[in-house]
Amino acid sequence: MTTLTLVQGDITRQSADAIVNAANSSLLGGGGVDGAVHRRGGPAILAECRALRASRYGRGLPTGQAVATTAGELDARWVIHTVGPVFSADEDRSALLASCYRESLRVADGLGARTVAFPAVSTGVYRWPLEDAARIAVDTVRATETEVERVTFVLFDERAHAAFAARL
Ligand code: AR6
Repeated sequence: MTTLTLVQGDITRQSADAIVNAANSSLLGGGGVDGAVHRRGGPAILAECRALRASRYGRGLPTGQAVATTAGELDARWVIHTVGPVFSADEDRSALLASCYRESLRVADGLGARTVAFPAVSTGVYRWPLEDAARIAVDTVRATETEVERVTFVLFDERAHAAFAARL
C-alpha cells in the first residue's frame, strides 16, 4: 500500500530515498527541476549522467523512461532521471507521461527505495496543463504496483499544489 502525499516547495530540499528529476533525453542538465538538481546536488550527478550516456544511452534516454544515479549532495540516496513528453495539442502523449511515473517507480523498486519524491513532470518547460498532468500523475501512481511506501508530490507553486490536491 503506497501512501500519496503533497508538499509545496523545492524538490531539492526534500529528504527521500529517491528524488525524481524532470530531465531531458541528453541527461546533461537544463533549467527548472533539472537545473536545481544539478546545482544543489553537485558535479557527481552530472558525472554519472555522462557515464550513462557513454555506456547505455548513446542516443539519449528515451521519453517515458527512467534511470538512476547518485544523489550527490542532495538529502537522498538516488536521483531518478525521467524524461517527460513535451505537451502537444495535436497528439495524445499521455501514455508517455504516465510511463514516467511507472518507470520511475520500477527503478525505485530495483534500488530498494521506500520513499520517492516526484515533481510535476512536463508541467514547466514542456507545457503540460496542470490539471491534466495531476490526473495522470496521481492516477498512475495509484495504479502502479510497487514496494515504495510513500510517494510525495513536490509542487513548486500554489497553482500546481492546488491542481494535485484537487485530484487527490
Ligand atoms: N522543485 C519542485 N518543482 C519545481 C522546481 C523545484 N526546484 N523547479 C521547477 N519546478 P520543469 P519539464 C516545477 O520545467 O516541464 C528542463 O530544462 C515547475 O514549476 O522543471 O518536465 C529539462 O532539462 C513545473 O511545475 O520540467 C528539460 O529540458 C515542474 O516543476 C525540461 O526542462 C516541471 O517543470 C523538462 O521540462
